[in-house]
Amino acid sequence: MGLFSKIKNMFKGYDEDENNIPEKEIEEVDSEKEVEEIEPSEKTVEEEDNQDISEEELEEDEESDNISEEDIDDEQNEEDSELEVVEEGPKKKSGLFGIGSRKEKKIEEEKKSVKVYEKGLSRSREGFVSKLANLTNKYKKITDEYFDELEEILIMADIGVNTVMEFMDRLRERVKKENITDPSVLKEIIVDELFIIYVNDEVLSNKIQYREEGPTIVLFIGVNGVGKTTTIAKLANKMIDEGKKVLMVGADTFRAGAVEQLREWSVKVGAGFYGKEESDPASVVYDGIELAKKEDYDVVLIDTAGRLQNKVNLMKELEKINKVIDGLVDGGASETLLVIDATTGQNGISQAKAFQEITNITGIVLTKLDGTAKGGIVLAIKESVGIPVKYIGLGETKDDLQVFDIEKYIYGLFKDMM
Ligand SMILES: Nc1nc2c(ncn2[C@@H]2O[C@H](COP(=O)(O)OP(=O)(O)O)[C@@H](O)[C@H]2O)c(=O)[nH]1
Ligand SMILES: [Mg+2]
Repeated sequence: MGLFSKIKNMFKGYDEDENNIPEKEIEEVDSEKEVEEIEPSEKTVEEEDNQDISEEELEEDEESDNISEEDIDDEQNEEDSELEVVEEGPKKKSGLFGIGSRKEKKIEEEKKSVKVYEKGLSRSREGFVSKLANLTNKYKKITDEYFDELEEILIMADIGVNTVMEFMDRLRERVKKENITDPSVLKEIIVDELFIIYVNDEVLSNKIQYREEGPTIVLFIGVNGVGKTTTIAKLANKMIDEGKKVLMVGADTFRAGAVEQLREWSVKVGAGFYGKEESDPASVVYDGIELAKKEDYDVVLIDTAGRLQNKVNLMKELEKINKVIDGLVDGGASETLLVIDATTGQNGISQAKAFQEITNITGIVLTKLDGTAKGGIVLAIKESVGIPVKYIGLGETKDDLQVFDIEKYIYGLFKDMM
């Protein structure tokens, strides 16, 4: 069975098949038929309102875990605005409630995560994937024109010219070898081949490598405005939810307001904070890690300034920061995550190459995938820099960060074709 069919089966029912929705949800969301836009596992919640929710309120909330009329109205009114997909988890400390089995909860979390992918990738889906689907409808036979058009669609999706060329060669070869004439058969092969570009014989590790003892240090790099600070907040939120004690360190001391922006996020997500404006980034990092050691933090997330214009200076600064970390924590930073804005397309790839020249990167966070039709950039990154995408940003709220999962990603992109 090809990957296309595998993924199709994997997420079968995540969308509309009611049989696969846990009983609890079927009972409570009985109006699902009438309000098809409302997805059972999603809720629109005002972030602020729920910050200081009491345990009692939480329990009540849990018991009546349904979508109220109000929520539905809200959601419809907010068609154009940001839809916040708020998982149940972040609001509540895990282990407080005995509802459902762990497995059930896990399934629900998975479903929510798939929804975030679906929602976040809708632009790409409507752009490049719907073009792919049209192509299949347009051509009854696989012709040279078909290939030309396919090639153009893939290039427009920012998959990267080289990747597309190799991909097209492989596809043509398969068509010839397997004697494929029907475009609808080929569409499955296209998905499979795109997946192969990403996997490429590698074991994909997208998990943060936590240290067994002492704080795990994660350094964030990337040019201004790509979403570093927001990503730190999102990741802190995720880790706190998993029970970790997280310290955010604001070492972007260059840009006015950057440290304060991080501090504000730390309050919102409930992380510790250390930062000092207008000081030497490396000394802020030093003090921050000392604090983390003293106060037993599990994770330190470090925000840096990304002035790529001055490569030599940036390289020196990162070297200095890394030296400080090496001196304080055995083995140094566990991760150096490069943040890239997906909407910048090939420019993002150039940034990745430039940063790769000046420091060691362990993973990429691809932000703003919700704001672009160029979802293909994930594949281009893999091909051109060979660094795994570990997280993707699919919105502006603290809940809009997902561990990168190629299967959910492909489903999010191609579900309309499946
Ligand atoms: N739509 C969308 N916006 C994002 C995402 N990540 C960050 N942003 C926005 O991008 C802008 C710059 O983010 P910021 O974290 O300040 O970037 P930094 O300069 O790299 O620290 C802010 O307005 C964020 O809300 C994302 O995944 N999706
Ligand atoms: Mg910032």
